[in-house]
Amino acid sequence: MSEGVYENPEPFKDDEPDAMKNTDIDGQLYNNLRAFKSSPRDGVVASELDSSGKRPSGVAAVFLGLLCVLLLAGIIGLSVYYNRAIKDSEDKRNILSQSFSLYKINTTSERDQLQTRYNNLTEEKGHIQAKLFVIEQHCQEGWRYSDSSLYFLSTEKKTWEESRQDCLGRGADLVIINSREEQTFVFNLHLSAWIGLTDSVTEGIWKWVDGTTLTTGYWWKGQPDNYGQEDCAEINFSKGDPVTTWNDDKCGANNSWICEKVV
Ligand SMILES: [Ca+2]
Ligand SMILES: [Ca+2]
Ligand SMILES: [Ca+2]
Repeated sequence: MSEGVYENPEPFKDDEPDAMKNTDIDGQLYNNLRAFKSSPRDGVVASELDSSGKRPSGVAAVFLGLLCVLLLAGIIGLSVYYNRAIKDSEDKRNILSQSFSLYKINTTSERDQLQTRYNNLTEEKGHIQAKLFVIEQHCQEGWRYSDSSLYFLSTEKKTWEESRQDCLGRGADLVIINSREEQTFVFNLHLSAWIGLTDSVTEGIWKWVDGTTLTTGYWWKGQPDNYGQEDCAEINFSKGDPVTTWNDDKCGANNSWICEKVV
């Protein structure tokens, strides 16, 4: 036995009450346990415990508060971001929808225009084919064609009125000279013949067979002279200048004639 054991002369003397001793031991055990067994659920480690061994609830509350603020800010940020993304997506979808609608409208409009153009061209083609058929048929019967008109040259001689009746019977009328070009064309037919011009209704007032009044005449020099009551006009190719070839003659005289049919 060591001497130290006996240094306390009263090793078994215990003046303190048992209850107090138990309390001190429990407190020491609790302190030791908290120092070496910290838990994540506690939120603090043992070293953060104050000297009294109590939990620093104030610091944890601040930490949790900051964490909540950060989480709230994150949630708000994500909410703003997704709202903006959804709005952008809706805007793009609306733009695409509008673009597609415009595309459909344009496509429909272009299709209708093409259809209308096709119908017009088809109709025009039909008219041209009919016109070509009429021209070909008349040319086979001896008619001449120029600038949308067919011309029939008689091989007989008749009065002005008989000549006109012949033209009407052919679905035409005595020629009406509407332009300098037509005057030249008729002149080059090399035929002295009645044309569809007369002043039989009112002397000196020359009118075409369609009722229109003469505005530009291609009279030979000194004509019309109404010599012995001449009320019907003829073209005479023997005159030198193609645009000065008309003469007034007696309507009862026999003459060749030229019919015109506008195609
Ligand atoms: Ca004419
Ligand atoms: Ca006359
Ligand atoms: Ca005359």
